[in-house]
Amino acid sequence: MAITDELAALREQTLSAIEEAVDTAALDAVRVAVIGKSGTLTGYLRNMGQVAKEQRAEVGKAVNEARKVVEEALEARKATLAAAELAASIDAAAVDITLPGRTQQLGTRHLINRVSEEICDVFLGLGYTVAEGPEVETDYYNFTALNAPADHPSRSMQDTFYVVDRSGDEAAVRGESDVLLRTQTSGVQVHCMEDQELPIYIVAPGKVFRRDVADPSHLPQFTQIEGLVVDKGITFGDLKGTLDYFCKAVFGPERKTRFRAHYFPFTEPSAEVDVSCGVCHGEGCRMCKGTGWLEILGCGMVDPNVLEMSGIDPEVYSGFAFGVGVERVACLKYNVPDLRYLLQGDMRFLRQF
Ligand code: 2NL
Repeated sequence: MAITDELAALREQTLSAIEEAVDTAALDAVRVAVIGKSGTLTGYLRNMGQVAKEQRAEVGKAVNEARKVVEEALEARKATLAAAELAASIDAAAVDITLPGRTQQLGTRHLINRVSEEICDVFLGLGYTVAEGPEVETDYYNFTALNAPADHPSRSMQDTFYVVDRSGDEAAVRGESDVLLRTQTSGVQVHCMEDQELPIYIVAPGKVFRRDVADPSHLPQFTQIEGLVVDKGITFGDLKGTLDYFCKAVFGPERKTRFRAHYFPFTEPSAEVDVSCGVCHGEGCRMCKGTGWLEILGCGMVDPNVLEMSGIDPEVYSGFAFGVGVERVACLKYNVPDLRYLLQGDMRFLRQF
């Protein structure tokens, strides 16, 4: 075959190889193979010496022409492929603005804190103020000032966490420590009776601690709100009216209350308050253990001894007090069957509120 025919064939082959190159890398391979240093077309130029003299001009022209055509075709194809590759990479990196955004998990206030605030708000609306105090108390403020006899079972090591100092205070170890984790928030109210001017209308919310094993209705640490009113002429009627109003405000106006006689060392007379069951409305069900009633708080008229110990004259002043467990209220309000759910931090549970 004549060299010019060979060149024409190589030229056509190369042009179709250029058209078929799928990306810039394949295209560059074609370039190297044809017009690179040891490319096929470059080979013809290099071997010009072996071409017959009279043919040289013609062959040289054909090679140069072929080279020019190939270079142009390479340029054109390269531009096409580069544009396609750029478009593909832009597509790949593109943000799909139709996708939903990534939502941030926002924290919310815990049910216990919300219910605690809701209860306090009911009393704030009645003109009470909120009082707070230390979680570590002395025996006097937790027990003695509340008329709890020295041998009262609640004082025992079985029921109360006593604080032992770091040296391993021998007295504390023997159960004679004077310092404890409060078992009720009453100490706050005793401080108020000692320090504040009368009358007193306060609620005292906070953590309290008891040596209980956690079960569906007991927690070793829970949130209590105690209320205390000391004024002239306060009667059991005031207590009943206030706590009935409180129950209806928290649980709903359709709920009924009942007061059952009870005993506390710090109040006389004392009562426990039940609210009608929100699940069966008094018919009797599992939630209320068939009674139609749910126990919700303890209360009573402040024992005259308690007033006197804090320097208030029981001949002039009388008062009522109550204590309510916030976790209990939260569970009764939302029909949660076990107090422990409140503390497990399971988002599937907590997100419902
Ligand atoms: C309960 C319910 C109660 C009180 C707490 C109280 C406080 C003062 C004086 C008199 Cl400063 N009482 N608090 C009264 C009745 C009930 O808590 O179930 N406690 C074991």
